[in-house]
Amino acid sequence: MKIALFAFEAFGPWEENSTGTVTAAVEERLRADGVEVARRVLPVVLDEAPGLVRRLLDAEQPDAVVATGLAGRCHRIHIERVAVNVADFSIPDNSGAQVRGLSLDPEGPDAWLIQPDPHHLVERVAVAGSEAAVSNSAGTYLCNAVHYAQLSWTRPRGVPGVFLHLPPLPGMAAEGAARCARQVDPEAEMDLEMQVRGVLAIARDLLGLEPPL
Ligand code: PCA
Repeated sequence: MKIALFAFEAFGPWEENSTGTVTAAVEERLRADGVEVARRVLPVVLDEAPGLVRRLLDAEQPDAVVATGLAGRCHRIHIERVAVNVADFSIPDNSGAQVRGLSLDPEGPDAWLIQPDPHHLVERVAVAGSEAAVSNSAGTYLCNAVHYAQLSWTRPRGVPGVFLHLPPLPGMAAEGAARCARQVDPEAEMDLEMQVRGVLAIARDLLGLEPPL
């Protein structure tokens, strides 16, 4: 049984991206369960990240995909229901590109929805002692682009794939808000263990490792 985990490097208001730390801890616990893990920290670069996702999924053929991104306004884990076929950046990506209204895949559908029931996943996270909510917009920046790329691969194959926006870790939000008040709520944070438990509960559910609720 194999899972692909994605995180991002730092960008915009952040000196580090906590999704790398969270997914590394999730990887360790999944390996202890006997799950094979292909984990990548993606560049926040539109010309690179979606292509890397597609190539990694083609090479690894995972049974489930959990992609994560940092969101400075999230107080809990956001399960992103939708990916839209557009890139429209309010800040440049790490290559300096600031695209407006660009189609991610001119041949692709306007949007993809995730296949797993997001409310079921919210319950899973609660049972694990953490907190999640359903979100109906992953934005139009790199996270949405990666979500769209993973759904373009997983949906036609019937493989469960999700994108999770994660809150900053304690101590990060005040610093991020000082750099970019529009994108970061200084009150938004969740500790590492809560984030790991939540992401792990979702990963285990997608892999069918959790007993029914
Ligand atoms: N968050 C950004 C891109 C990288 C990340 O961690 C987003 O929400 O689009």
